[in-house]
Amino acid sequence: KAEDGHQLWLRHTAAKQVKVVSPRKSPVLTIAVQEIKNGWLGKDGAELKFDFVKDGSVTDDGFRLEGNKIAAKTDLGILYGSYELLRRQYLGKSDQNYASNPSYSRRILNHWDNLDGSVERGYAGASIFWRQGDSSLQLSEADIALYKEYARANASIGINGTVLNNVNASAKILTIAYLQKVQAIATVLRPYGLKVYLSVNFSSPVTVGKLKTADPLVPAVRHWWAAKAKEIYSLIPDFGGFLVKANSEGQPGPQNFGRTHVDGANMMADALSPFGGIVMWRAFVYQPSNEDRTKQAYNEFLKFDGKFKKNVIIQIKNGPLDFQPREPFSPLFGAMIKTPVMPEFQITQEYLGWSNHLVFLSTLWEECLQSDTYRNGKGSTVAACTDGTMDKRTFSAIAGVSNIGLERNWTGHIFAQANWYAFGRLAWDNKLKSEDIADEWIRQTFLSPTEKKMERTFVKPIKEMMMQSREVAVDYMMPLGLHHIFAEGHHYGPAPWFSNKAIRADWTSVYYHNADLLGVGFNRSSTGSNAVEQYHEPLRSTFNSLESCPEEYLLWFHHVPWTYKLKNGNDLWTALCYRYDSGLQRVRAFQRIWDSTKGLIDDERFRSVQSKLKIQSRDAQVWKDACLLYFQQFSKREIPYDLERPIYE
Ligand code: GCW
Repeated sequence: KAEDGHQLWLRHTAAKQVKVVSPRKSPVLTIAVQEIKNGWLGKDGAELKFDFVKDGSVTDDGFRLEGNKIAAKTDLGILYGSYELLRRQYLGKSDQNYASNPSYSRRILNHWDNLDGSVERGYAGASIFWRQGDSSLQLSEADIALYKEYARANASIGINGTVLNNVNASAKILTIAYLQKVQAIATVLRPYGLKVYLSVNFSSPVTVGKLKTADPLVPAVRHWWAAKAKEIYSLIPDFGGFLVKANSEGQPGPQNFGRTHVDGANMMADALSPFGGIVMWRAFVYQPSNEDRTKQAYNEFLKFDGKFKKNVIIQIKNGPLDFQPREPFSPLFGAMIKTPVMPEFQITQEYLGWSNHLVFLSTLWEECLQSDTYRNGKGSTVAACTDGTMDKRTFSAIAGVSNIGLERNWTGHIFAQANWYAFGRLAWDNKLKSEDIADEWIRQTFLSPTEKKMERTFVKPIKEMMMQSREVAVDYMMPLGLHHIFAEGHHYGPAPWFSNKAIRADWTSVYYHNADLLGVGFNRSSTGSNAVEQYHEPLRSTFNSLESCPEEYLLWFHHVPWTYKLKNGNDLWTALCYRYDSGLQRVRAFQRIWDSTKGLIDDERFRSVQSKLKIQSRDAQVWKDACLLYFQQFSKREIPYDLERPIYE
């Protein structure tokens, strides 16, 4: 059977008979019943009951599975419970008693989709939501079918919100023609529990509202936003709210009018609060300045802690720079105390080989979520600072920048589907282990229900490959804490040499690696930019000293001499050579692992992944050669003989 990857991880077929008893009817429950009937793998002829409970063991849209009963407080809880039950049946998990409540109340995809149909940092074809042309604002039958599949896939992993347009937002999204399309999309997504949100442009009152200013303290501007919110809610009563990128990378914001992020965010919060909407205000702000770019968001936002309205949440990228293959967690997570903060992860692989490289990002996100900020002493993980447990908050959220496009397999690379899947699963339960997520995904994506024969030949090696893949990418791109030495603009390949006096320093590579005859790395210790001061003790001291700084962050926090001895006895230059080479060799090993699975899965997906791995392997070679040859002019040392025979022998 031809296999184009379109079904994702949802492959229930040939179900057994089941009778579903539901105490009430609703569009959400109708879907739950349908899903159970289509995918039931339990006892033939069984009866399954939906049960609505009031006790405290179930919160929000959580659920409890008890034998042939799904208990929840809400219809959506029943739907999520249904997907979990089917998943457990598919995976052959024998214990059917299981309870789960969501870690975050809002689990949101951010689509960086432009209204002309292009997708910023999108590598899976054009936007599923927007396109050019006269008919673009009407939903076709095909659109509706696609949005249903999209909504279903999201619901199956617990995602309950989606921002339909790019954070670099066109003001046009707030015009009636576009809002009507948003309304039509919302209608399709609603029964699957997906709320829609929009990115808004701060200048909208001027651009589409014809006002003379967008100053958030001017009454006419405030009225404009209030009226706009009212208009939106009259079309979409359960509209989620706004996502805002303000005063960053050329986007307008309150600072254009001498106002602050608080003024801007609170104005929108006031407009949305009568209707229950929220504002997700992004902390991704930095200016060309003498201050280390990675320190700026913290400096800008910490002073406003406690000043935001109750329905504002600050959306923070996992690291203080920009979705690099590895960054330490953003110190803002452990700094804002009176303001809710939410993680923003990037599912689309802007800095991780686009849709060409096999990189399972779950381990990156898990690393961030489990990082200890020490905000209230040991155990104050990023997860605990954001999911509401530390502050006893029920308003919590998490966002992932989507990797979805019009390509038949949704994400370009079959294995990129695993990143969409993992984001949803971690957003639902931020304590899940990446290894278990990978295991679930592999079985649902490639195996038939309860299949046991491919354990040793497929599941185990492929899971190991996924689990290593992020570390491998770090090694062939930017080992030991190197960061942002990407080619400018497209961010695909290496360009450590990139330096251009005519543009902003913080948009060049040399700004980040600082290689010279002495060594390489960005000194963010107390003798440098002192970014370490933004972390709580004992982390501050750990990062600050070269001896105690974890090696994976070495060149992030320190300018390290080429001759500096690492823990394994190698000096920095030699270690760098081995890391780059190991990254490359391990991608080649991935190729061999994948080749060994030929015939175990369908040919289409086998070949598609095989050809992508070829590209990845070539790219890894380019990364290694480019970076080592470039840094060699500073280290003035040979590449170790067992890695590369010297050219001038
Ligand atoms: O990662 C960078 C990207 C920009 C993006 C920006 C942001 C949407 O290179 O393309 O713009 O971050 O997150 O705002």
